[in-house]
Amino acid sequence: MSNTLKVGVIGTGFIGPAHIEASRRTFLAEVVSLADINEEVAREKANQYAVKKYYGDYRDLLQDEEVEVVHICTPNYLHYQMSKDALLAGKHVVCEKPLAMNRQEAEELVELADKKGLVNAVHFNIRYYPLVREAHEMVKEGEVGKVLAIHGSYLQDWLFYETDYNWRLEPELSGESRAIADVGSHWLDLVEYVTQKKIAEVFADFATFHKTRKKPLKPVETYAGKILQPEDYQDIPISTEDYASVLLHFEDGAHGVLTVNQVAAGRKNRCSFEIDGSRSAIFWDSERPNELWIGRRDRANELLLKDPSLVSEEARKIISFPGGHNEGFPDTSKQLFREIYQCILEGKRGDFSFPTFTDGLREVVLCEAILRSAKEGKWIRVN
Ligand code: SOE
Repeated sequence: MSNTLKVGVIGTGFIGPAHIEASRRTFLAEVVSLADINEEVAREKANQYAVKKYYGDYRDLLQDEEVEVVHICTPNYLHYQMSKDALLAGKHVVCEKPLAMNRQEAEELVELADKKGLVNAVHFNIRYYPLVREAHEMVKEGEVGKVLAIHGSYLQDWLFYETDYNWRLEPELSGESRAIADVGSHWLDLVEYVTQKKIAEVFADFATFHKTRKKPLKPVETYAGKILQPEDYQDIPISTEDYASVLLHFEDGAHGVLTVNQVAAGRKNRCSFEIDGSRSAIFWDSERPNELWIGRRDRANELLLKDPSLVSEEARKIISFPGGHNEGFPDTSKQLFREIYQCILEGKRGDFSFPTFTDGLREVVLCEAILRSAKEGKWIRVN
């Protein structure tokens, strides 16, 4: 196999171009084609992002023999079918979260990927902030002690106004859960990854603050709504949650609580967690990703700054620049894709720790348990 992989990207909204850029920055891949449901858009975007081939039908991209890895960056309801078709076409797959709209579909994808022996990954990129990996290592090495409690939130304000609109508000396209499936899933993945503990049961409280929203008469890309004028809207009833708080019980008895809110003024995209252990505590916030707070009872607290010379070997693997040269959101995808591509290029299976379809299935299962708890108003076991 050659030293660089040939990549095809399906979907050109907010996250598709982020995949294209990050893929190129791995120096391990060439983005050779893209697809969008609208051929004219595909042509424009291919031109804008200097991608040599474009398709108006993703199935044509899957027929493209040059393509070895497919990135699926479309609205949620398409993830299952596209992942399935890509695997059946013999391509390695990197899919956006959520992997599927329900557990059954996600299970089928895990099985199919396994049967085909193809590399499969879900874009849980937040794991790839270097200090998140450092937090994982600190827990693993016992520096935090026994994990007692985990708390945090994922807050955004891009859906703050009733005039903020996006396909994610429509359950047919996005799924029955919104805030939990969209951003809560990142936090849950992160916390299980960092603590190396599984959530055993959940108790959820949901709220929809905007019961109706004003839908613009033309489609709007994620985050692009802010530049639209509040005119020419249509009233749409909203059934998915703007907000959720979830109590968590972990398998070994640790306790946790998560709040997600997509209507939190001033919080642009803030994912944070704090882990209280029997030896120390750690706190991390995605809006200040190059700082890790370490809390102590008997001596001064510490603030660890991202610097390859100050972190563990494992965290160093996903740092590209020296201390003081901040790495951020686009770098997380780059580091994730680098590990995925290395896994493909080196023909290794199982030696890498990136989030796979099994992790994608895990988030779908957690999300379903949380939805059920919100509906039934009681603790639900995750199994
Ligand atoms: C939209 O809420 C969104 O783009 C998520 O889908 C992403 O996963 C997260 O990175 C930021 O917000």
